[in-house]
Amino acid sequence: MKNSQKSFPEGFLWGGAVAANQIEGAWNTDGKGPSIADHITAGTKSSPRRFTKEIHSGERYPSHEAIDFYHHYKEDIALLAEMGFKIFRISIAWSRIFPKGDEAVPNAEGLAFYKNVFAECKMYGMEPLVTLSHYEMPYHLCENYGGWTNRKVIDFFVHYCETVLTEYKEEVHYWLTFNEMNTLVSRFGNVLCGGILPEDGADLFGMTGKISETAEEMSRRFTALHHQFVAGAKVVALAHKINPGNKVGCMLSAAGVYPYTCNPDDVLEAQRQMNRSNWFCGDVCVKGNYPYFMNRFFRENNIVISKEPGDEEIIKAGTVDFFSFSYYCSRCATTDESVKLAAGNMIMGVANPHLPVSEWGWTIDPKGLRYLLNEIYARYEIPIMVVENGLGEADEIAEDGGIHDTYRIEYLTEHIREMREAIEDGVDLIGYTPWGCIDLVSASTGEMKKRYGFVYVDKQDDGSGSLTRKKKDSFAWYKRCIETNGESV
Ligand code: BGP
Repeated sequence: MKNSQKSFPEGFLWGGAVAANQIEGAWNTDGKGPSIADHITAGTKSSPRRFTKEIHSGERYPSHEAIDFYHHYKEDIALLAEMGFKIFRISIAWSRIFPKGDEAVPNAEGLAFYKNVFAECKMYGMEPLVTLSHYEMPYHLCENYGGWTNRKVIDFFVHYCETVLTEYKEEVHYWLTFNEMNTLVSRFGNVLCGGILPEDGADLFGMTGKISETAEEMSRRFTALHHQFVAGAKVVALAHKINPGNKVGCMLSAAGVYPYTCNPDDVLEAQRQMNRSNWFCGDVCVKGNYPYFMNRFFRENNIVISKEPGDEEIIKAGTVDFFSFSYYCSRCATTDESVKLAAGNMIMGVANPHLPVSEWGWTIDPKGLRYLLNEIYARYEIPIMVVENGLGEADEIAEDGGIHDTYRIEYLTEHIREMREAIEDGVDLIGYTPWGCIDLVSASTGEMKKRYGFVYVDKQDDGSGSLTRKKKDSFAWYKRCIETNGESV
């Protein structure tokens, strides 16, 4: 229920979020090099996306054209500005700035593109919130260096970050290091987060074929994550040096994990999963050290992480200014093998009998957002931003020509109300950027059909479409929400 006594704080950062490889297209234009995302085919809900070593002419790679934001950015930013966006979360494609990743000199045309994008944001008084690495890195670094498993990649990344932090010093003040970095805690993150290549033709998340991992494979994966901790911390310190006004956040995929029953076994299992999937990366980025509970996990799985002297100090010296996360769903945990498994956002969980699921099988749990916001704030006591949230649905154009996405309005309404409750609880929530504010390519399936936007883009799964933009009903609804600082919701 709406309660007008409660409100969002003055200056609350309302906006929306996108990522380069899911919107830009122009994958090999103006000197851009191929990124790992450009080697991933389209999939569907039931057939997984695949990685291919070569780019095959008969395959569809959705990032190659995406919604062609590269050539439509003025029109798109104007639409977001019309909704009153205060902040726009966008990512820089590393391979547009350093096509191979290991060059000394950046690609001037790549730098110019984002300069123009940020100038456009500024014209409308919109703060950019820039993710430095959103599920992509130059393909050359994956193929020839082994992605983040190679320590040299730390220096390449820091060089790239130093370049853009300096170049956009005047235009950008909010930065995020790695998108959903905790996805690398499981093997689902190997390709998109770690740049660790599977066999040619393998499915993106390693869901088919060999499922179990050897101690050596796990060691490589956790070493890659360690390299990101070191790189991320170096970038935080660098960002503060380049402009003391910079605010840098970590970005995790966060989900509340509930015990399926009050059996202490389930409670312990839920705690174990929360620790590993939410708090491990959060603790390293915010507190600046590996949490105690990971030691037993590493020991029991014979995981050996290659660290170097000095790493601990670097991580300690580069803790983040704010905590950000994506929130789509929650899940349940149980030790009872017979309980049915439900599909999740690259995380498997047990279906919650109290909650509905989306068309794509993601559990819808607005109260879970309030729960999580409180858990995060209690643990870290730093400002928080919810930088992804939303409902992926197959929107249709109605006979009257409109797109009546009432289901999306309902979903977002419920989540915004729970954020307001969390603020009332005392959580320092400073911003909200719902995901895919303009329709874009789905990361997990590569579909266009799974739409999140307030703005519809005429682009279909077979690659057809005029790329025309069209406002959905949620457009006016969100505009009003921002205008009233959430009071209308
Ligand atoms: C997050 C990613 C995004 C985004 C979102 C929605 O995991 O950070 O890139 O895509 O999920 O997921 P999907 O596109 O699979 O619906």
